[in-house]
Amino acid sequence: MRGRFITIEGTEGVGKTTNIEYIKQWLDTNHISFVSTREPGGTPLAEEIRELLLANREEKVCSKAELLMMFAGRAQHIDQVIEPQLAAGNWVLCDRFTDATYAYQGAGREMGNELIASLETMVHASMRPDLTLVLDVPVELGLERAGKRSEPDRFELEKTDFFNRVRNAYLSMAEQNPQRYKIIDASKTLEFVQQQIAYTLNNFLTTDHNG
Ligand code: T5A
Repeated sequence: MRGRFITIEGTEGVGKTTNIEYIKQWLDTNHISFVSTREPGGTPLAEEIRELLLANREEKVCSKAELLMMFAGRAQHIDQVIEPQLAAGNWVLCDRFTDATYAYQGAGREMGNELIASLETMVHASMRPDLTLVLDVPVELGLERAGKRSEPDRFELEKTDFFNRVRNAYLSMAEQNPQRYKIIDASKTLEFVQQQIAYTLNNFLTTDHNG
């Protein structure tokens, strides 16, 4: 049976990295074989593209170049990791995927959805995540958490308005497709956030097996 594709999304510092560790434990406990990966990145080539994308530089990176680099890395990642793993029956747990492009490039950079939708079709046709957890926190809280953890990358230097557009885009995608997207209130204690995640994953597993 084909594996399941689970993605974790949200604005900066929402706790994706922290909670992915928890989800990996949940998968182990449920004896589900999986790989954990991320975007941008996930293969040696795509990780090099990630470095190009995140580096602070004097030259302004134009939005179309940024968008195409996101999809170049993604094409490689799908070809080398995501598709082969799903086809082999393993679950794929991915820190960000194309929803991040709709949120950051489409809404944050105000590029709109049309161009992204055509690249999405070109790169992964009708393949979509089976479940997307949207970790949601107010933008200021996420940036505060991220700021305590490390120096800002090129995206983290954006203004609050940019991240509010990103957050609203995620909430809007979740509202339009509540079957796939589950919003997790990540502003709460880590313990409560993980309870919400466990509840969502247990529901997904039950429904998936019944379906
Ligand atoms: N991007 C990506 C695009 O523009 N388009 C795309 O298509 C894609 C795929 C890199 C950047 O690329 C952009 C978006 C990003 O700007 P990334 O590596 O996922 O993507 O970058 P970040 O979102 O910055 O991810 P981070 O790893 O930096 O943040 P996390 O993983 O969300 O947060 P995490 O777990 O490191 O937590 C941050 C801090 O908060 C604490 C943690 O201990 C940590 O110190 N924390 C909590 N504290 C209190 N209560 C809780 N509940 C907490 N949860 C976490």
